[in-house]
Amino acid sequence: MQLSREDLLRAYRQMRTIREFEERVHLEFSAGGIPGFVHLYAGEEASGVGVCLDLTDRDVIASTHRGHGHCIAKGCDVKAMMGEIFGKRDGLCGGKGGSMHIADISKGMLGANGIVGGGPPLVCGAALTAKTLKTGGIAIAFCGDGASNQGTTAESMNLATVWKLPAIFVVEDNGYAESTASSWSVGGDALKRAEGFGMPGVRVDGFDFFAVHAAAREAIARARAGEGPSLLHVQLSRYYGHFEGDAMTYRGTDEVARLRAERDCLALFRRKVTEAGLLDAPALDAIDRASAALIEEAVAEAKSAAYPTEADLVTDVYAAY
Ligand SMILES: Cc1ncc(C[n+]2csc(CCOP(=O)(O)OP(=O)(O)O)c2C)c(N)n1
Ligand SMILES: [Mg+2]
Repeated sequence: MQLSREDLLRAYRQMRTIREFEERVHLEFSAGGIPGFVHLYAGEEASGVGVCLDLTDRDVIASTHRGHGHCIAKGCDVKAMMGEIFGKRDGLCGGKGGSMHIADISKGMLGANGIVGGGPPLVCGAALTAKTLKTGGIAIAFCGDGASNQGTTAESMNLATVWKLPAIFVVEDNGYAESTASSWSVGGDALKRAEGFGMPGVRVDGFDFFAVHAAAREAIARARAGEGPSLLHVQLSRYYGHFEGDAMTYRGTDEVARLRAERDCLALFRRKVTEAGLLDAPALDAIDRASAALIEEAVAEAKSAAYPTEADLVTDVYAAY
């Protein structure tokens, strides 16, 4: 199905914003300004944005430790996100979550997650809630190739089928779990696991926004129609190390340079939309400039913002209903 001009612009803006965000966090982390652990999503933008483009705030996603891209794709406030990553009081979670626990429930972003394979069970709960309360919402779990081998993921896929949940499992297979290549750690064909759990599964080129979006649209329609869960196995790659500081000695010396030159999802998007006459270069360039300016402002504001106070230590301890 054809996307509107607004949708195409939004998709490109989100992908470019994620890229700018991550490239800048990479620099700021090496400069020592960011506390905690950081895992970057650069290179994988087409997946998060392609999957989330058609969602609304009543739909929820559960992310991974590599969660900044999912947050932006789900509509979280970019400046508040930067503040959170810098650990500041004005941050999205009051500076208490940081990169790996960043969340915004009001946007349906259940959070990044330090537990590999932690998202799929959360999504079963969220999808069961949506189904029981008939909200019309759906729930999507992002997980990596490493997480796809976790028992929690297998149990959740089983439960989602048994309960016929409006859920989608998106395996972002970037070829590595930390430094272990998926060819060493994934038994059999991960896509065929979908069939074993009684749900449709589709393999998707994760460098191609349009391929991801088309596959997601079908799975979303299925979930909304009450037909149960689906699996998307998205093949993509990350541009940075597993975490910031990873020397990446396990990757070929030119692996990332070649990916950037030959498979970049933003470059591919630009080529496709300009060749098809859907968007022109000046409109895309304007988005590039606006995204760069937004991230510049976000960093400046995050740096000058205040840290949480001692009194903030004892707030947000209990949930209120
Ligand atoms: C339950 C659990 N086991 C192990 C870890 C340590 N760990 C953090 S990230 C990671 C690799 C995850 O790989 P993958 O799921 O492919 O995601 P990617 O980092 O490639 O996005 C591991 C083993 C953890 N955080 N939680
Ligand atoms: Mg991986």
